[in-house]
Amino acid sequence: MLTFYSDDHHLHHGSCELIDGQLLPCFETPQRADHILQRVKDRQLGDVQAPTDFGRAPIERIHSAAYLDFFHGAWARWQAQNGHGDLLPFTWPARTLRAVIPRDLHGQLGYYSFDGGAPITAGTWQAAYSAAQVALSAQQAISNGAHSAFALCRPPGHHAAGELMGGYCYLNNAAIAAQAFLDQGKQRVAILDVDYHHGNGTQDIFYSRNDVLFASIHGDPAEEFPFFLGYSDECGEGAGVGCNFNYPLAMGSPWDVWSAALDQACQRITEYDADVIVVSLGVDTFKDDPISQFKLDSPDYLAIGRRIAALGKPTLFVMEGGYAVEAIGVNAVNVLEGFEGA
Ligand code: Q9C
Ligand code: ZN
Repeated sequence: MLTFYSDDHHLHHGSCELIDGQLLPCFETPQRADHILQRVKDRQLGDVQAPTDFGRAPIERIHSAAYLDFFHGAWARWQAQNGHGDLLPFTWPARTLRAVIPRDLHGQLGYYSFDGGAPITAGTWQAAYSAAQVALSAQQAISNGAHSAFALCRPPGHHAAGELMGGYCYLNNAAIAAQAFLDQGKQRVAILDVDYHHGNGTQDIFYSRNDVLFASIHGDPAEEFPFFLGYSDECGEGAGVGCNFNYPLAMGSPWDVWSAALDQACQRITEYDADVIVVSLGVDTFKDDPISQFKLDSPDYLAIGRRIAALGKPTLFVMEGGYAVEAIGVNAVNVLEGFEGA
């Protein structure tokens, strides 16, 4: 399997995130992608290629120009104000407030975000932009005939909506790739999100559409981030009714429970008869993940890959979360090796 990867992810290294009432060092670190790349090489999964630059247009199919302009320019504005440290939002247009766009930088940061988990640093735009190009390059490899490809994206993307960053995510790499498939003539794309957290951004982007099916297995949002989306009664709206499937699971869920949900999600994808599958590949379902509460073990990731392969469709794997840094390479590459029948 071809892997696409850019060193630009190193340009994004936030210092702190706001989590459970504390400012803690970011869990989402450059070492994550470094470990995955090392494992790809150790296991000789296949060639590793740098991305092609497809420009901003395919990103603008998912994110508004206003959002991208804000994100692109935020760090320079912060420097012009002699700001020090990362940019982190602290005020959001929650219920009973107005969703106006203020003039102030931090006001706009609140408008374009939903949590305090996605710091903007000097290199965040470039890292996120390159991650989107990594996803698009892997998408193109499949368009050109490859049966599968791995987009080793960092930062991740599935929490980012059209005009919202949050949950370590800025640009929705999986959604950008899915849209590119459609724009190049595919009729139906299925996105299978196996990250521990609900892919609220991806769900929101495609919620009223029937050309993308979204299925997600995740920690029950009644107890887990992102709290405000990802419940089982969210089935799509308008033309999209019947194209959104959430499988929220209890804290502490083990492999047999998780795998039964995977079977259900795969059954829905089979019924949908997708032309291509995009997997939002998070491995924060691992038993030793520092911020997550499922109990999957490393060999289980081989079984995930095998189950996805049984769908029999061209498959694009897009890296999302996973914070047990020492195991992240083994777990992520196990999915890919399971898919390939290793
Ligand atoms: N008490 C991804 O995996 N904070 N994002 C968690 C837990 C945010 C995770 C708080 C977690 C975001 C791509
Ligand atoms: Zn996650």
